[in-house]
Amino acid sequence: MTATPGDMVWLRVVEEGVFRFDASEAGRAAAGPSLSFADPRRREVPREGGDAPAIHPTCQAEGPVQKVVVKLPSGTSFYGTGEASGPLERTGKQVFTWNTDAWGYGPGTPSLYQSHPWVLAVLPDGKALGVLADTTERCEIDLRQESTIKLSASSAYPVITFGPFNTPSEVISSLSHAIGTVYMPPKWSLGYHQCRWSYDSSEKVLKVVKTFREKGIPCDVIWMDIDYMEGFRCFTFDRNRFPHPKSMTDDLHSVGCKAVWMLDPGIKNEEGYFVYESGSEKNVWVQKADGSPFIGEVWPSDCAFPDFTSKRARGWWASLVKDFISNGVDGIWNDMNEPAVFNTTTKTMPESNIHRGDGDIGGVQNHPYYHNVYGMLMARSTYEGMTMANASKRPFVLTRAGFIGSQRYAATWTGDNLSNWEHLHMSIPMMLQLGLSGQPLSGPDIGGFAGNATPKLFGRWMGVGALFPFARGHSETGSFNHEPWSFGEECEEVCRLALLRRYRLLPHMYTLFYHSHTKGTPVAAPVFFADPQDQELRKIETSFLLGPLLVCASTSPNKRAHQCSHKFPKGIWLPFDFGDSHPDLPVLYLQGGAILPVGLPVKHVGEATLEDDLSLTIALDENGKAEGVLFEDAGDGYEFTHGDYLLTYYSAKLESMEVTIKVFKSEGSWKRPKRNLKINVLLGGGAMISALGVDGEDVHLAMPPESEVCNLVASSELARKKLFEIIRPIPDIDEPESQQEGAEFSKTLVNLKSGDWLLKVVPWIGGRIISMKHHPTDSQWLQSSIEINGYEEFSGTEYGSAGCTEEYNVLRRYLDQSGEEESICMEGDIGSDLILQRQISILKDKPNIVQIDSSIKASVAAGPERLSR
Ligand code: NBV
Repeated sequence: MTATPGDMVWLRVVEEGVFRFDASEAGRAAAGPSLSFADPRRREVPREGGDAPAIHPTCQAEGPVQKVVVKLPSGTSFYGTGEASGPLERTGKQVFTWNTDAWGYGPGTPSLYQSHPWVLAVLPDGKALGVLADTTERCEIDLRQESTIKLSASSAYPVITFGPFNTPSEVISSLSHAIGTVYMPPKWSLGYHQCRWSYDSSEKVLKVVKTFREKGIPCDVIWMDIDYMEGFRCFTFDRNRFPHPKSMTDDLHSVGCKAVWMLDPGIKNEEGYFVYESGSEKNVWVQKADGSPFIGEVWPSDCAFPDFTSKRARGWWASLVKDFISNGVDGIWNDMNEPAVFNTTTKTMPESNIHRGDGDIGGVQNHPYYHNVYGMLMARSTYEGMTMANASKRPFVLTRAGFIGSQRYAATWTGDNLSNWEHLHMSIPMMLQLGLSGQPLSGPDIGGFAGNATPKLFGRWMGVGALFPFARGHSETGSFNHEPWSFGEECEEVCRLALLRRYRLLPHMYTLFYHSHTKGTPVAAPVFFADPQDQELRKIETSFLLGPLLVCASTSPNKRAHQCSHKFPKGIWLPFDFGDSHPDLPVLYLQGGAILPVGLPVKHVGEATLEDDLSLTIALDENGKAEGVLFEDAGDGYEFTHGDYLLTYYSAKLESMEVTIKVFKSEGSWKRPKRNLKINVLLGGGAMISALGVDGEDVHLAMPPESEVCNLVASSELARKKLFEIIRPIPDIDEPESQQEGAEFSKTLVNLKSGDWLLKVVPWIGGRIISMKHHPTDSQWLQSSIEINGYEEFSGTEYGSAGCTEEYNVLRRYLDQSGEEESICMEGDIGSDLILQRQISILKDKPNIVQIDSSIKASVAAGPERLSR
């Protein structure tokens, strides 16, 4: 077809309603292969028949830059953009896809660890459309103009549109058909995970797990961060602290606990180290422009980086992973794979580096072409190594960096967040956005990674985090202990209840994952998914759906979930609990018309068997009907793909004052176990009536008369009120007590403003700048406009050096009269009798320069004073 200026040429691809647009025929030919699609050929092969596209993006090429604009009806709401912070509804947001080690990011940080050049647009009438800029390169997603999507990247790329379809859920399924659904996670990985940087010896690891068991707090997985290695060398174990990893993992397995271990991409550049030597022999390293291996600094100091863009390197890595698994390794954690490189201003490798990529993914290219997919390809190769080790087990990989499509190989988490209420709040929309971008298996570091949680913050975060698809507590070295029992009795009890709740809900969550894996449906979804037409639901971000289950939380320190007025989608929503209501936990509601399968409150997944009693919690709809589904299988392996599973569809119907519960359909060759079935029919206000039966057989339950229902509801509400009067909520201590001077300042972010710049400084960890925000114009790239005048905010290396985990006392804060120029001066004890003083200011006459003056002083009275800059 001939294109008028601005029009794009299009093709039907994948399935009904999915279109590929290119700037021109020449642009189509020039576009690189897809790395997001599960089967990249599907993006290239036209489909016959079907309707023409309803929405036409327009395109402008400015030199090599391709700018695409999608104009949508006024009142459209935006979501997606993958792992990005800030509010759930994305209008006003600008994201640059560029995987970045973003320690302590804030709501406005434009690039985090993953790249999803993808926008979900919910139209005013509730129909929805998805737009994918299918490029691996740095891409600007500009949603600052109402109802307008602007995409911009510096080479030819196709834009794939999905829909408009009737519901946002259909768009997510359609996207998943193209980019692949989430791999089926082993059931144990849906349990609770306990992590710490670092549990640094076998004894410590076993002690933590023992404490979980002794205290009756559920936990399935313990994590080993970088310190288990011998001098940060991947695939090694510290011989003193982890002398017998296999026997440690045997001990863990004997109490039903799995072990996940970290593997970073940076391989120590050291003769004699078997990984380095075999990598050099196989010629797997990313190269510099001159063809020699690129060496960058990470934890082990000088490192070479495997070039995961080539099959040869992926095969080499996978076989190392395969051997590593024999130590009893159950899962692998890929960190720092943006890739993060220390002591560089860009935090990554030079753009001139060369990747010798396979022809089918783009061939030989400079780093920017593959930067955003490096982490995904590493996770892929780790996943393949785990499969090579044992093809009858489902791999479990967690990756920090990712790209749209990573869900095929790995789960993810939202990186180095902070222990504060803002981050607790952001963790809900961030987890939801990842789900709306094809990655349903995600969660934050519960409790916050950096800084110290307070008991209340920790308990509240656990309350809601325990209901996220991936639930892991993790915290940074140097912070207080962050295990569920580290914050006093009340918080411990809240954590126990929260996690027992998760385990009761696991049959439901596992079923949601089965559907997500087979059909691409979301696991956790925003509330508006229950009624996309209701505009008032579109910005709700403290509640979310797990299928028909509505979780209503509070992320405010001053209000508990039951004190907030939650907005519900239309229809019936009945509150319920497991006798575990607590003022510091979220409130749960079940949608009228739903049946929720509920398991026992076990302490780890392996403790539950299919023969265990099953409960069904039922909320009838206006017509007295309900339906629900339960997926069961071995919980691991692939027999389910050969039919070895049981998928049960339950129905409930109220007729002549009797509710009859039946199995109305089942699928799979797995034999239904003989087990008791407990039925709980919700009446409202938390009240329910119950009956016992046998699974597979009809169960009948007499419905009490209207007047009795009213009494039951009223007395249940009263009982809950009384309970809340006697329960001890987590006490209101908002700041942790600290011995260190200046601690009262240490959690307060300081904003420095000048002209177009906004700097966020934390008066701790070296008085670190955690975000620099400029208001770039159009496609201007943020980093290129920072002048840091010789100063570098290193990511990570500071942790290794003395004096960088300490807190700082704010000495002075200046604001000149015009309010335009700000500076902050702070001072911290960095040990060895030294004091670091740092002054950060933005110069008034040169507003694009941030000046940082640091001096180190000896604090002993007669000692010499040294000055460094
Ligand atoms: O390996 C240490 C940490 C890890 O705990 C964290 O979860 C990662 O996001 N890692 C980053 C490297 C150091 C970051 C400062």
